[in-house]
Amino acid sequence: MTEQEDTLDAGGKNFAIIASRFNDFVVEHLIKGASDALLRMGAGEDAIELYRVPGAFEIPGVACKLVDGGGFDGIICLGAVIRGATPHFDYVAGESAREIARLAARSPVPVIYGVLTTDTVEQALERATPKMGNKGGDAAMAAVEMAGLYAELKRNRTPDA
Ligand code: INI
Repeated sequence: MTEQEDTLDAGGKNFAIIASRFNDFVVEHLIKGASDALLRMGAGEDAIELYRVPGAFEIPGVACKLVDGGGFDGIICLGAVIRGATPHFDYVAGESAREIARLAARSPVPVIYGVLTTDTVEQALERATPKMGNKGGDAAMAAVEMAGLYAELKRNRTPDA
């Protein structure tokens, strides 16, 4: 059995972060967690581009355009859908997750799902603040790991010239 080595090296790779403005008091923490983690793993400041969208529902559309445009080794989707008292939650959370998953499965570069879906504001903040663990940082680590794996898979499948 052979196993691919997993390294968390973001050096020389380009990443896009797509972040929703809705619930920005949560999402700003996710953006910070993700960008700090990318820098820690060796990404250059200029290698991280941030795209803002109104809400989680708009994330897949932009992710799709970035995948088609090329130039990124990984795309990190960040948002916070908080249930509150409206059935809107199920549509926004469900459609956003479904469309990001659909894109991720066909994209040549990893598309990472870092959208919080919680019942309360407190639960969202617990998952976004540095003290309690930051899901933005987790999403960045997943992006770097997957970017390395995709590059490895591409190398293994490209016949020697
Ligand atoms: N967008 C979010 O990112 N989080 C939410 O909690 C949310 N809620 O609850 O409504 C939300 N709605 C906006 C939605 O994402 C779209 O921006 C809007 O429907 C316009 O298409």
